[in-house]
Amino acid sequence: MEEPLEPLRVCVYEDRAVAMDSLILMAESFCSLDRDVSLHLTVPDAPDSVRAWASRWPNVELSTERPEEVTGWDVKPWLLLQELNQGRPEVLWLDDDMIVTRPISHLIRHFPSDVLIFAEEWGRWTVPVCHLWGMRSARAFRLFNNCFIRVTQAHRPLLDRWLQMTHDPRYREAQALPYDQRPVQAQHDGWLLVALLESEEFGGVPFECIRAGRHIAQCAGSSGYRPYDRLIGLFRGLPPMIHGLGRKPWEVRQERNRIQRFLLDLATDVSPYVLASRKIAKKIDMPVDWIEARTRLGAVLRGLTGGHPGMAGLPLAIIHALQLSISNMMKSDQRK
Ligand SMILES: [Mn+2]
Repeated sequence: MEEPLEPLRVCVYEDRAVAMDSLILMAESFCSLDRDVSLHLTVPDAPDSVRAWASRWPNVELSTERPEEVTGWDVKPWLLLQELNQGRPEVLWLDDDMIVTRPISHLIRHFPSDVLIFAEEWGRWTVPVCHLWGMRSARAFRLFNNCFIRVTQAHRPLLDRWLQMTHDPRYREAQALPYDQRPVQAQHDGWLLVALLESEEFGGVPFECIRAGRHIAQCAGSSGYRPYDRLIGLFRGLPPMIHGLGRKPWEVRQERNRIQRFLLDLATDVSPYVLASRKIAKKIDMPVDWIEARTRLGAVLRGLTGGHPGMAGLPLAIIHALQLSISNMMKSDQRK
């Protein structure tokens, strides 16, 4: 008889009070679709809402201790290693600023069982960084998005080195600076992993990517989830994950300029991530203020498309994509 597969272990971390609603919405979307998973939430100082939600799911484990000597996004290698230390063959890290629309355990099974898997970025940037950490480069490595990382026991040395690099004084000093003043190789934890995978030491580690557009909507700006993918999605269905990267809908707006503020509010109203979150919140009757429409036009676009996460923002995505390609054409003309 075949042994039943172990449920996929997934770890998620959150320590910001403002992000607790998004954590619950992510976890709800994930668990309600996928019974073949074991979800480990690490939420230091978890509020009652998170505790109550977690207690309803037998396959959800909630840890409330603060991890040692790591904070914010640097917890990834630490948490992944904790799970592997318990003997699990594989573990998946997921960001909590996303909504899941299809079982992730099925998606993972399309990939070889032993490779590193992560998500494609919304843009294509290959920036050599490992020499900036004093390592020799073995291959070019394109920046990926850290919202989805599947590792196995074979990746322990890589995770150990990644964790070690998050303690490097050069990285720590950069993290203390405002985001736009950090050197690229230390801008965020993802660049450390890119540096390692580019280096001679880990340049032979095989990897696969889940595809932007097909497997994950990377909602950066209005056209990160491209018009083409949105239209294909009408037939294929929404991508299994909708990631609200970049500016968060729960952040306080600081724009003074009225037009700029209107455009950002409109983009938030029709953001695929916000609309997908809204569907989950409605389903479980959860009051969340940042899912409500802020502009009349946003409310109209939502109404016309039945709040479809891909369609409500299609007009904006087309305008944004055109703007981008015109400015790219102008830049390449200037270079000629
Ligand atoms: Mn994210």
